[in-house]
Amino acid sequence: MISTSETLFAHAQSVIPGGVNSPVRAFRSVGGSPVFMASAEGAWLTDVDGNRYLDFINSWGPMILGHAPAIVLDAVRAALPHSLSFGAPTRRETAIAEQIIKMVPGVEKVRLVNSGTEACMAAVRVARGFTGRDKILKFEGCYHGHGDAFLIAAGSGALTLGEPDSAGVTRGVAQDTLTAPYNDLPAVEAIIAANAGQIAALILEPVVGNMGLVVPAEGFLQALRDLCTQHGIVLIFDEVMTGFRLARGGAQELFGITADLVTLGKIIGGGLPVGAYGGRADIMNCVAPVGKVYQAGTLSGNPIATAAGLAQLGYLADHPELYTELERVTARLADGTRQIAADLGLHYTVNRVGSMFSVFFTSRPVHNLNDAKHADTAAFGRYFHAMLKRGIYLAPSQFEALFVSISMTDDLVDLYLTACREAMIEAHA
Ligand code: KE4
Repeated sequence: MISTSETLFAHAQSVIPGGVNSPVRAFRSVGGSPVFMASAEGAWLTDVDGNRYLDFINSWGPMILGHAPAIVLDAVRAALPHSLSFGAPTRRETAIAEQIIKMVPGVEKVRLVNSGTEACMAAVRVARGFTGRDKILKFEGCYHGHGDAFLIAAGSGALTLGEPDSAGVTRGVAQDTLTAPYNDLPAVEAIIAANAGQIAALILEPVVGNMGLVVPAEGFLQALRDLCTQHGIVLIFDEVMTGFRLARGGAQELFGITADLVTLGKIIGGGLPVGAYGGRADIMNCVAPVGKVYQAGTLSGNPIATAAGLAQLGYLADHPELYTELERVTARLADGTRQIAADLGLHYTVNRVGSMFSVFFTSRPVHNLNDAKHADTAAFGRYFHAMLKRGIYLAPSQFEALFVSISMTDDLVDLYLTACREAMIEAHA
């Protein structure tokens, strides 16, 4: 029997490349046809056929309060009657800027944009304008959005599709992007030495979500901080995923390390399109109209998006206890998954930080992209579908992280663990 999703997907492919508006959604690496969603509430998604799924994607991070939280929906409803956009400054943009400055260490000034990609593109441009240098250093497997400069050894969908170096990126752009393996400090030191005085910025995910979840080695982030200070390189933490998720102040708070610039997205918009970049005032004052680095956006600071974002950030700021609960519940999920795999003799690697975790289908420890690539993606694909048919909606890629919301209760964790055991067995039958 053809599902409604399959029918919709066939039609979508006739008018949208691959039938999706973001490649990872197409299920290309796990096979099969993507599920079309109709609605969601709390921890649950409902597809167009009325099937329900426990959501571990949560829109790739934004839905930390679960789907359709009253506090966010009420704020959007209150904003709706007053028009959807002005293209002029509003009080709420100042309010959300102040909220970000209050919550995120090291942010003295912040500019709103419409996506994480825009935030990362702008942050790198500002770093280049501030230093007068051309090159940037990124890490293999890290993803900073689809800006040309970042599609070199990129993670996320680029890695999932086997295209870490995208077509359409010119040699002229690529030559200014240097790459090192994540957690490889000697490689970073060698690259800096070989490009003395030429590197404007070092950008990284302080906890990586885009090659699956990879944790920074002890001392790695501090060493990068010291190297950037020593060489006048702008340290950019890409916290589009980790911001407001790993702690109210994100990875900077969790690890006690302050970057020069930080990029934000996802949670900051409560599910609506908001990105942001911010940090040291002396760097941010290079941004037009104050400085000479141009960056603009028709819908930047949109009144509805900022209403949603402000409501979500305000709730997180007022409820620090939710991070403790997210930690506890996600530890149950991750540790339970690791134990199930071990009981089956698979000993798969499960990496977790806070409310983000990944199950790598390899027993090898995963500290960088090369390690992650040892995963058995075919077995992962079978597991993905075995979980999907049991009503568990995972990221359709081995090279993505799972995101947990505060709607995940202990009885739902039990549901997940029961399905996980059955799906692990089925995937290896
Ligand atoms: P967006 O342009 O998708 O809002 O943000 C780009 C981005 C930047 N930095 C980090 C660390 C990110 O994780 C992302 C986007 N994350 C992916 C998930 N791996 C979004 C999902 C998708 O591409 O459909």
